[in-house]
Amino acid sequence: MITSDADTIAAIATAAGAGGVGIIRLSGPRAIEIAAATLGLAPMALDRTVRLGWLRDLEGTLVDQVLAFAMRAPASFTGEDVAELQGHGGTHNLGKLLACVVERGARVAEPGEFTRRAVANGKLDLLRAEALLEVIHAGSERAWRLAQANLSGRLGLEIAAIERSALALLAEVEGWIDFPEQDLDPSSDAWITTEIESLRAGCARLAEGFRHGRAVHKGLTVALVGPVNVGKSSLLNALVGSERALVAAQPGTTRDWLEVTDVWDGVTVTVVDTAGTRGEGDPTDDALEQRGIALGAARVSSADVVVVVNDGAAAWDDGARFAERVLVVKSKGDLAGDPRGALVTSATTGQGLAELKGRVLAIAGVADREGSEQPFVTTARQQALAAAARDAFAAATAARVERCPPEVVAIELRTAAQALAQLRGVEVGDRVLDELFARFCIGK
Ligand SMILES: Nc1nc2c(ncn2[C@@H]2O[C@H](COP(=O)(O)OP(=O)(O)O)[C@@H](O)[C@H]2O)c(=O)[nH]1
Ligand SMILES: [Mg+2]
Repeated sequence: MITSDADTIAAIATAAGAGGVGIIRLSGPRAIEIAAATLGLAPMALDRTVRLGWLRDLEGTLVDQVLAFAMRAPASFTGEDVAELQGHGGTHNLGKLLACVVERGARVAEPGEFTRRAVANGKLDLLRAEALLEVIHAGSERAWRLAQANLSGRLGLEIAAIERSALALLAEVEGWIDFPEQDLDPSSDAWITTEIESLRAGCARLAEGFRHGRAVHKGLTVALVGPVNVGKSSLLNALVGSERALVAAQPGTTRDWLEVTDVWDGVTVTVVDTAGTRGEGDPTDDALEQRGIALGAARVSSADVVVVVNDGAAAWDDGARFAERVLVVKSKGDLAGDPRGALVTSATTGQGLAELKGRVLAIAGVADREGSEQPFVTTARQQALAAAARDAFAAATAARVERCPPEVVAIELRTAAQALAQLRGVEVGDRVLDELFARFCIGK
Protein backbone atom coordinates (compact mmCIF):
# COMPACT_ATOMS: atom_id res chain seq x y z
CA MET A 1 0.00 0.00 0.00
CA ILE A 2 1.26 3.47 -0.89
CA THR A 3 1.03 5.71 2.14
CA SER A 4 3.34 8.55 1.25
CA ASP A 5 1.76 11.60 2.80
CA ALA A 6 3.34 13.72 0.12
CA ASP A 7 0.74 12.37 -2.29
CA THR A 8 -2.49 14.13 -2.96
CA ILE A 9 -5.26 11.55 -3.08
CA ALA A 10 -8.68 11.81 -4.70
CA ALA A 11 -11.76 9.64 -4.82
CA ILE A 12 -15.48 9.61 -5.43
CA ALA A 13 -16.81 9.93 -1.87
CA THR A 14 -20.46 9.18 -2.61
CA ALA A 15 -22.09 5.82 -3.35
CA ALA A 16 -21.96 4.39 -6.87
CA GLY A 17 -24.99 4.69 -9.14
CA ALA A 18 -27.42 7.44 -10.00
CA GLY A 19 -27.86 10.21 -7.44
CA GLY A 20 -28.70 13.88 -7.22
CA VAL A 21 -25.17 14.92 -6.39
CA GLY A 22 -21.83 13.16 -6.17
CA ILE A 23 -18.73 14.28 -4.37
CA ILE A 24 -15.07 14.13 -5.38
CA ARG A 25 -12.87 14.54 -2.34
CA LEU A 26 -9.18 15.45 -2.44
CA SER A 27 -6.69 15.37 0.42
CA GLY A 28 -3.01 16.21 0.54
CA PRO A 29 -0.62 19.10 -0.06
CA ARG A 30 -1.88 19.85 -3.59
CA ALA A 31 -5.58 19.17 -2.92
CA ILE A 32 -6.70 22.78 -2.93
CA GLU A 33 -4.46 23.85 -5.80
CA ILE A 34 -5.71 20.99 -8.01
CA ALA A 35 -9.37 21.55 -7.19
CA ALA A 36 -9.04 25.28 -7.80
CA ALA A 37 -7.25 24.67 -11.12
CA THR A 38 -10.15 22.58 -12.45
CA LEU A 39 -12.32 25.68 -11.99
CA GLY A 40 -9.71 28.08 -13.39
CA LEU A 41 -9.20 29.62 -9.95
CA ALA A 42 -6.09 30.52 -7.97
CA PRO A 43 -5.57 28.24 -4.92
CA MET A 44 -6.27 31.11 -2.52
CA ALA A 45 -9.69 31.61 -4.11
CA LEU A 46 -10.91 28.32 -2.68
CA ASP A 47 -11.73 28.29 1.03
CA ARG A 48 -14.64 27.34 3.27
CA THR A 49 -17.02 29.49 1.23
CA VAL A 50 -18.90 27.43 -1.33
CA ARG A 51 -18.15 28.48 -4.91
CA LEU A 52 -20.20 27.61 -7.98
CA GLY A 53 -18.23 27.01 -11.13
CA TRP A 54 -17.69 25.05 -14.32
CA LEU A 55 -15.13 22.33 -14.11
CA ARG A 56 -12.88 21.83 -17.15
CA ASP A 57 -10.40 19.19 -18.18
CA LEU A 58 -6.79 20.10 -19.13
CA GLU A 59 -7.83 20.76 -22.74
CA GLY A 60 -10.38 23.30 -21.53
CA THR A 61 -13.46 21.22 -22.34
CA LEU A 62 -16.42 21.86 -20.02
CA VAL A 63 -17.16 18.75 -17.95
CA ASP A 64 -19.74 19.59 -15.25
CA GLN A 65 -21.03 22.41 -13.13
CA VAL A 66 -19.94 21.94 -9.51
CA LEU A 67 -19.95 23.42 -6.04
CA ALA A 68 -16.47 23.62 -4.56
CA PHE A 69 -14.91 24.47 -1.24
CA ALA A 70 -11.74 23.76 0.70
CA MET A 71 -10.65 23.13 4.27
CA ARG A 72 -7.06 23.95 5.13
CA ALA A 73 -4.87 21.73 7.33
CA PRO A 74 -5.23 20.87 10.10
CA ALA A 75 -8.93 21.78 10.26
CA SER A 76 -10.24 18.95 8.07
CA PHE A 77 -11.28 15.31 8.35
CA THR A 78 -7.83 14.02 7.39
CA GLY A 79 -5.90 16.82 9.06
CA GLU A 80 -4.45 17.69 5.62
CA ASP A 81 -5.59 20.23 3.07
CA VAL A 82 -8.91 18.94 1.76
CA ALA A 83 -11.03 20.09 -1.17
CA GLU A 84 -14.45 18.88 -2.26
CA LEU A 85 -16.05 19.13 -5.65
CA GLN A 86 -19.76 18.44 -5.65
CA GLY A 87 -20.93 17.59 -9.11
CA HIS A 88 -24.00 15.88 -10.46
CA GLY A 89 -24.39 12.25 -9.43
CA GLY A 90 -23.95 9.23 -11.64
CA THR A 91 -21.07 6.86 -12.13
CA HIS A 92 -20.03 8.14 -15.55
CA ASN A 93 -20.18 11.82 -14.67
CA LEU A 94 -18.20 11.34 -11.45
CA GLY A 95 -15.65 9.22 -13.29
CA LYS A 96 -15.10 12.20 -15.61
CA LEU A 97 -14.67 14.59 -12.68
CA LEU A 98 -12.21 12.24 -10.99
CA ALA A 99 -10.20 11.97 -14.23
CA CYS A 100 -9.94 15.78 -14.30
CA VAL A 101 -8.21 15.90 -10.90
CA VAL A 102 -6.06 12.85 -11.63
CA GLU A 103 -4.70 14.36 -14.85
CA ARG A 104 -3.68 17.38 -12.77
CA GLY A 105 -1.59 15.28 -10.39
CA ALA A 106 -3.86 13.66 -7.82
CA ARG A 107 -3.67 9.91 -7.26
CA VAL A 108 -6.77 7.73 -6.87
CA ALA A 109 -7.06 6.84 -3.17
CA GLU A 110 -6.76 3.33 -1.77
CA PRO A 111 -9.71 1.95 0.23
CA GLY A 112 -9.93 3.74 3.58
CA GLU A 113 -6.98 5.99 2.80
CA PHE A 114 -8.70 9.21 3.89
CA THR A 115 -9.58 7.67 7.26
CA ARG A 116 -6.09 6.19 7.58
CA ARG A 117 -4.62 9.67 7.15
CA ALA A 118 -7.08 11.01 9.73
CA VAL A 119 -5.81 8.36 12.18
CA ALA A 120 -2.16 9.05 11.31
CA ASN A 121 -2.70 12.76 11.92
CA GLY A 122 -4.40 12.18 15.28
CA LYS A 123 -7.84 13.31 14.07
CA LEU A 124 -9.44 9.98 14.94
CA ASP A 125 -8.31 7.07 17.10
CA LEU A 126 -8.40 3.54 15.75
CA LEU A 127 -11.50 2.58 17.75
CA ARG A 128 -13.40 5.47 16.25
CA ALA A 129 -12.12 4.61 12.76
CA GLU A 130 -13.49 1.10 13.23
CA ALA A 131 -16.77 2.57 14.48
CA LEU A 132 -16.92 4.85 11.45
CA LEU A 133 -16.83 1.81 9.19
CA GLU A 134 -19.63 0.30 11.25
CA VAL A 135 -21.77 3.44 11.01
CA ILE A 136 -21.49 3.30 7.22
CA HIS A 137 -22.44 -0.38 7.13
CA ALA A 138 -25.06 -0.38 9.89
CA GLY A 139 -28.05 -2.40 8.71
CA SER A 140 -30.30 -2.17 11.75
CA GLU A 141 -31.30 0.31 14.43
CA ARG A 142 -29.22 -1.28 17.16
CA ALA A 143 -26.19 -1.74 14.88
CA TRP A 144 -26.39 1.93 14.04
CA ARG A 145 -26.79 2.99 17.66
CA LEU A 146 -23.86 0.84 18.81
CA ALA A 147 -21.67 2.17 15.99
CA GLN A 148 -22.57 5.80 16.75
CA ALA A 149 -21.91 5.25 20.46
CA ASN A 150 -18.44 3.89 19.68
CA LEU A 151 -17.85 6.68 17.16
CA SER A 152 -18.62 9.21 19.87
CA GLY A 153 -15.64 7.75 21.74
CA ARG A 154 -17.52 5.99 24.53
CA LEU A 155 -15.59 2.72 24.16
CA GLY A 156 -12.27 4.57 23.98
CA LEU A 157 -13.04 6.45 27.21
CA GLU A 158 -13.81 3.25 29.08
CA ILE A 159 -10.63 1.56 27.86
CA ALA A 160 -8.52 4.64 28.59
CA ALA A 161 -9.90 4.71 32.14
CA ILE A 162 -8.91 1.06 32.74
CA GLU A 163 -5.49 1.74 31.21
CA ARG A 164 -4.93 4.76 33.48
CA SER A 165 -5.83 2.72 36.57
CA ALA A 166 -3.44 -0.04 35.44
CA LEU A 167 -0.61 2.48 35.06
CA ALA A 168 -1.33 3.99 38.48
CA LEU A 169 -1.17 0.52 40.06
CA LEU A 170 2.01 -0.20 38.12
CA ALA A 171 3.63 2.94 39.57
CA GLU A 172 2.60 1.84 43.05
CA VAL A 173 3.99 -1.68 42.60
CA GLU A 174 7.19 -0.40 41.01
CA GLY A 175 7.66 1.76 44.10
CA TRP A 176 8.04 -1.40 46.14
CA ILE A 177 10.72 -2.67 43.79
CA ASP A 178 12.74 0.48 44.30
CA PHE A 179 12.34 0.50 48.08
CA PRO A 180 12.45 -3.13 49.17
CA GLU A 181 13.58 -2.28 52.69
CA GLN A 182 10.26 -0.52 53.28
CA ASP A 183 8.63 -3.64 54.67
CA LEU A 184 4.95 -2.97 54.13
CA ASP A 185 2.23 -4.64 56.10
CA PRO A 186 0.60 -6.93 53.47
CA SER A 187 -2.90 -6.19 54.75
CA SER A 188 -2.39 -2.45 54.12
CA ASP A 189 -2.05 -3.03 50.37
CA ALA A 190 -4.92 -5.50 49.98
CA TRP A 191 -6.71 -2.75 48.09
CA ILE A 192 -4.26 -3.35 45.20
CA THR A 193 -5.53 -6.89 44.71
CA THR A 194 -9.13 -5.67 44.87
CA GLU A 195 -8.38 -2.98 42.32
CA ILE A 196 -6.61 -5.39 39.92
CA GLU A 197 -9.58 -7.73 40.20
CA SER A 198 -12.00 -4.96 39.27
CA LEU A 199 -9.88 -4.07 36.21
CA ARG A 200 -9.85 -7.75 35.23
CA ALA A 201 -13.64 -7.84 35.52
CA GLY A 202 -13.93 -4.73 33.32
CA CYS A 203 -11.79 -6.31 30.60
CA ALA A 204 -13.65 -9.61 30.91
CA ARG A 205 -16.93 -7.78 30.36
CA LEU A 206 -15.49 -6.12 27.26
CA ALA A 207 -14.12 -9.40 25.85
CA GLU A 208 -17.35 -11.29 26.50
CA GLY A 209 -19.45 -8.43 25.15
CA PHE A 210 -17.98 -9.16 21.73
CA ARG A 211 -20.75 -11.71 21.16
CA HIS A 212 -23.26 -8.90 21.59
CA GLY A 213 -21.23 -6.43 19.55
CA ARG A 214 -20.76 -8.86 16.69
CA ALA A 215 -24.36 -10.08 16.67
CA VAL A 216 -25.71 -6.53 16.70
CA HIS A 217 -23.21 -5.33 14.09
CA LYS A 218 -23.27 -8.26 11.68
CA GLY A 219 -26.69 -9.67 12.43
CA LEU A 220 -27.22 -13.31 13.25
CA THR A 221 -28.37 -16.46 11.52
CA VAL A 222 -30.99 -18.81 12.94
CA ALA A 223 -31.59 -22.20 11.33
CA LEU A 224 -34.81 -24.17 11.73
CA VAL A 225 -34.17 -27.91 11.69
CA GLY A 226 -36.19 -31.05 12.26
CA PRO A 227 -37.92 -33.89 10.41
CA VAL A 228 -40.27 -33.28 7.49
CA ASN A 229 -43.70 -31.91 8.34
CA VAL A 230 -43.04 -30.75 11.90
CA GLY A 231 -43.95 -27.21 10.86
CA LYS A 232 -40.59 -25.53 10.16
CA SER A 233 -41.76 -23.60 7.10
CA SER A 234 -44.96 -22.57 8.87
CA LEU A 235 -42.87 -21.33 11.80
CA LEU A 236 -40.64 -19.32 9.46
CA ASN A 237 -43.66 -17.68 7.85
CA ALA A 238 -45.19 -16.91 11.24
CA LEU A 239 -41.92 -15.50 12.60
CA VAL A 240 -41.31 -13.12 9.72
CA GLY A 241 -44.99 -12.34 9.23
CA SER A 242 -45.27 -13.19 5.55
CA GLU A 243 -45.74 -16.27 3.46
CA ARG A 244 -42.22 -16.85 2.24
CA ALA A 245 -41.92 -20.62 2.46
CA LEU A 246 -44.29 -23.12 0.91
CA VAL A 247 -46.31 -25.08 3.43
CA ALA A 248 -48.08 -28.34 2.64
CA ALA A 249 -49.41 -31.39 4.42
CA GLN A 250 -47.30 -33.62 2.18
CA PRO A 251 -43.76 -34.26 3.46
CA GLY A 252 -40.70 -33.02 1.58
CA THR A 253 -42.20 -29.71 0.45
CA THR A 254 -39.09 -27.72 1.29
CA ARG A 255 -36.33 -29.02 -0.94
CA ASP A 256 -33.88 -26.19 -0.91
CA TRP A 257 -32.90 -24.08 2.03
CA LEU A 258 -34.47 -20.69 2.14
CA GLU A 259 -33.36 -17.54 3.90
CA VAL A 260 -35.47 -14.65 5.05
CA THR A 261 -34.02 -11.59 6.73
CA ASP A 262 -36.03 -9.87 9.43
CA VAL A 263 -35.38 -7.45 12.29
CA TRP A 264 -35.98 -8.68 15.85
CA ASP A 265 -35.73 -6.13 18.62
CA GLY A 266 -33.59 -3.90 16.39
CA VAL A 267 -31.20 -6.71 15.39
CA THR A 268 -30.93 -8.12 11.85
CA VAL A 269 -31.80 -11.82 11.93
CA THR A 270 -31.59 -14.20 8.97
CA VAL A 271 -33.92 -17.15 9.43
CA VAL A 272 -32.96 -20.25 7.46
CA ASP A 273 -35.57 -22.87 6.68
CA THR A 274 -34.11 -26.22 5.74
CA ALA A 275 -35.37 -29.28 3.92
CA GLY A 276 -36.59 -31.61 6.66
CA THR A 277 -34.81 -34.82 7.43
CA ARG A 278 -36.71 -38.09 7.16
CA GLY A 279 -36.95 -40.90 9.67
CA GLU A 280 -35.23 -44.24 9.18
CA GLY A 281 -38.35 -45.97 7.94
CA ASP A 282 -39.06 -43.29 5.34
CA PRO A 283 -35.83 -42.45 3.52
CA THR A 284 -36.12 -40.34 0.42
CA ASP A 285 -34.66 -41.67 -2.82
CA ASP A 286 -35.26 -38.31 -4.45
CA ALA A 287 -31.76 -37.10 -5.40
CA LEU A 288 -32.91 -33.48 -5.42
CA GLU A 289 -34.33 -33.74 -1.92
CA GLN A 290 -31.15 -35.40 -0.68
CA ARG A 291 -29.05 -32.62 -2.16
CA GLY A 292 -31.29 -30.05 -0.47
CA ILE A 293 -30.84 -31.80 2.87
CA ALA A 294 -27.04 -31.72 2.43
CA LEU A 295 -27.04 -28.03 1.52
CA GLY A 296 -29.21 -27.26 4.53
CA ALA A 297 -26.84 -29.14 6.83
CA ALA A 298 -23.95 -26.96 5.69
CA ARG A 299 -25.94 -23.83 6.40
CA VAL A 300 -26.97 -25.14 9.83
CA SER A 301 -23.35 -25.76 10.82
CA SER A 302 -22.56 -22.07 10.39
CA ALA A 303 -25.74 -20.76 12.06
CA ASP A 304 -25.43 -18.79 15.31
CA VAL A 305 -28.53 -20.40 16.79
CA VAL A 306 -30.28 -23.65 15.81
CA VAL A 307 -33.97 -24.04 16.53
CA VAL A 308 -34.83 -27.75 16.69
CA VAL A 309 -38.50 -28.21 15.90
CA ASN A 310 -40.47 -31.14 17.33
CA ASP A 311 -44.16 -31.67 16.66
CA GLY A 312 -44.42 -34.55 19.12
CA ALA A 313 -45.39 -37.03 16.40
CA ALA A 314 -41.89 -37.73 15.05
CA ALA A 315 -39.14 -39.08 17.33
CA TRP A 316 -38.17 -36.38 19.85
CA ASP A 317 -34.94 -34.51 19.06
CA ASP A 318 -33.27 -32.81 22.04
CA GLY A 319 -30.73 -31.08 19.75
CA ALA A 320 -27.85 -31.98 22.08
CA ARG A 321 -25.45 -32.10 19.10
CA PHE A 322 -25.82 -28.33 18.73
CA ALA A 323 -24.64 -27.83 22.32
CA GLU A 324 -25.19 -24.32 23.66
CA ARG A 325 -26.45 -22.79 20.42
CA VAL A 326 -29.68 -24.80 20.45
CA LEU A 327 -33.27 -23.86 21.25
CA VAL A 328 -35.69 -26.80 21.34
CA VAL A 329 -39.26 -26.07 20.36
CA LYS A 330 -42.51 -28.04 20.51
CA SER A 331 -44.49 -26.87 17.47
CA LYS A 332 -48.21 -27.02 16.70
CA GLY A 333 -49.00 -25.97 20.26
CA ASP A 334 -52.65 -25.62 19.31
CA LEU A 335 -52.75 -29.43 18.94
CA ALA A 336 -52.26 -31.89 21.76
CA GLY A 337 -48.82 -33.27 22.70
CA ASP A 338 -46.32 -33.33 25.53
CA PRO A 339 -43.85 -30.42 25.21
CA ARG A 340 -41.29 -32.15 27.49
CA GLY A 341 -40.23 -28.81 28.88
CA ALA A 342 -39.50 -27.29 25.44
CA LEU A 343 -40.78 -23.89 24.37
CA VAL A 344 -44.28 -24.34 22.94
CA THR A 345 -45.03 -22.49 19.71
CA SER A 346 -47.87 -22.46 17.24
CA ALA A 347 -47.68 -21.04 13.75
CA THR A 348 -51.49 -21.10 13.71
CA THR A 349 -52.17 -19.07 16.86
CA GLY A 350 -48.86 -17.20 17.22
CA GLN A 351 -48.26 -18.77 20.62
CA GLY A 352 -44.65 -18.61 21.84
CA LEU A 353 -43.29 -16.65 18.86
CA ALA A 354 -42.24 -13.54 20.81
CA GLU A 355 -40.65 -15.77 23.44
CA LEU A 356 -38.78 -17.67 20.71
CA LYS A 357 -37.32 -14.44 19.31
CA GLY A 358 -36.22 -13.29 22.77
CA ARG A 359 -34.58 -16.60 23.56
CA VAL A 360 -32.78 -16.76 20.21
CA LEU A 361 -31.29 -13.28 20.80
CA ALA A 362 -30.21 -14.30 24.31
CA ILE A 363 -28.55 -17.49 23.04
CA ALA A 364 -26.65 -15.40 20.46
CA GLY A 365 -25.34 -13.24 23.31
CA VAL A 366 -27.40 -10.12 22.51
CA ALA A 367 -27.90 -8.09 25.67
CA ASP A 368 -31.34 -6.77 26.48
CA ARG A 369 -31.93 -3.10 25.80
CA GLU A 370 -30.97 -1.93 29.28
CA GLY A 371 -27.80 -4.04 29.28
CA SER A 372 -26.85 -2.73 25.86
CA GLU A 373 -26.35 0.82 27.14
CA GLN A 374 -22.73 0.01 28.02
CA PRO A 375 -19.89 0.19 25.48
CA PHE A 376 -19.16 -2.97 23.50
CA VAL A 377 -16.24 -4.16 21.40
CA THR A 378 -17.28 -5.06 17.88
CA THR A 379 -14.25 -6.44 16.06
CA ALA A 380 -12.07 -9.54 16.51
CA ARG A 381 -9.03 -7.27 16.89
CA GLN A 382 -10.64 -5.46 19.81
CA GLN A 383 -11.85 -8.69 21.38
CA ALA A 384 -8.41 -10.33 21.26
CA LEU A 385 -6.77 -7.35 22.98
CA ALA A 386 -9.48 -7.04 25.65
CA ALA A 387 -8.99 -10.76 26.38
CA ALA A 388 -5.19 -10.31 26.54
CA ALA A 389 -5.60 -7.49 29.08
CA ARG A 390 -8.08 -9.60 31.07
CA ASP A 391 -5.62 -12.52 31.20
CA ALA A 392 -2.71 -10.28 32.24
CA PHE A 393 -4.78 -8.80 35.09
CA ALA A 394 -5.75 -12.33 36.13
CA ALA A 395 -2.06 -13.30 36.16
CA ALA A 396 -1.28 -10.20 38.25
CA THR A 397 -3.94 -11.20 40.78
CA ALA A 398 -2.54 -14.73 40.91
CA ALA A 399 0.96 -13.33 41.48
CA ARG A 400 -0.36 -11.24 44.38
CA VAL A 401 -2.16 -14.20 45.93
CA GLU A 402 0.98 -16.33 45.64
CA ARG A 403 3.02 -13.51 47.21
CA CYS A 404 5.33 -13.30 44.20
CA PRO A 405 7.90 -10.47 44.19
CA PRO A 406 6.53 -7.11 43.01
CA GLU A 407 8.55 -7.41 39.77
CA VAL A 408 6.26 -10.24 38.66
CA VAL A 409 3.10 -8.26 39.37
CA ALA A 410 4.60 -5.27 37.56
CA ILE A 411 5.31 -7.31 34.42
CA GLU A 412 1.67 -8.45 34.22
CA LEU A 413 0.32 -4.95 34.83
CA ARG A 414 2.59 -3.60 32.11
CA THR A 415 1.39 -6.29 29.70
CA ALA A 416 -2.23 -5.39 30.46
CA ALA A 417 -1.60 -1.69 29.96
CA GLN A 418 0.12 -2.39 26.63
CA ALA A 419 -2.79 -4.48 25.39
CA LEU A 420 -5.19 -1.69 26.34
CA ALA A 421 -3.05 0.90 24.55
CA GLN A 422 -3.07 -1.24 21.42
CA LEU A 423 -6.80 -1.64 21.80
CA ARG A 424 -7.08 2.15 21.69
CA GLY A 425 -4.88 2.07 18.60
CA VAL A 426 -1.64 3.30 20.13
CA GLU A 427 1.49 1.72 18.61
CA VAL A 428 -0.28 -0.73 16.35
CA GLY A 429 1.75 -2.05 13.44
CA ASP A 430 1.25 -1.35 9.73
CA ARG A 431 -0.15 -4.83 9.16
CA VAL A 432 -3.06 -4.20 11.52
CA LEU A 433 -3.73 -0.88 9.79
CA ASP A 434 -3.49 -2.43 6.30
CA GLU A 435 -6.01 -5.09 7.28
CA LEU A 436 -8.41 -2.66 8.88
CA PHE A 437 -8.44 -0.04 6.15
CA ALA A 438 -8.73 -2.61 3.37
CA ARG A 439 -12.27 -3.17 4.63
CA PHE A 440 -13.20 0.43 3.91
CA CYS A 441 -14.59 1.59 0.61
CA ILE A 442 -12.57 3.85 -1.63
CA GLY A 443 -13.42 7.45 -0.85
CA LYS A 444 -13.72 6.97 2.92
N1 LIG B 1 -52.41 -27.10 13.68
C1 LIG B 1 -51.22 -26.68 13.26
N2 LIG B 1 -50.72 -27.17 12.10
C2 LIG B 1 -49.50 -26.75 11.68
C3 LIG B 1 -48.78 -25.79 12.44
N3 LIG B 1 -47.61 -25.56 11.78
C4 LIG B 1 -47.62 -26.33 10.65
N4 LIG B 1 -48.76 -27.06 10.59
C5 LIG B 1 -49.13 -28.00 9.54
O1 LIG B 1 -48.14 -29.02 9.43
C6 LIG B 1 -47.91 -29.39 8.05
C7 LIG B 1 -46.46 -29.26 7.71
O2 LIG B 1 -46.08 -27.91 7.80
P1 LIG B 1 -44.75 -27.34 7.14
O3 LIG B 1 -44.57 -25.95 7.68
O4 LIG B 1 -44.74 -27.52 5.67
O5 LIG B 1 -43.68 -28.31 7.81
P2 LIG B 1 -42.15 -28.52 7.39
O6 LIG B 1 -42.08 -29.70 6.50
O7 LIG B 1 -41.44 -28.80 8.71
O8 LIG B 1 -41.65 -27.28 6.76
C8 LIG B 1 -48.81 -28.49 7.23
O9 LIG B 1 -49.99 -29.17 6.93
C9 LIG B 1 -49.11 -27.34 8.16
O10 LIG B 1 -50.35 -26.71 7.90
C10 LIG B 1 -49.35 -25.27 13.65
O11 LIG B 1 -48.79 -24.44 14.38
N5 LIG B 1 -50.57 -25.78 14.01
MG1 LIG C 1 -40.78 -27.03 4.96
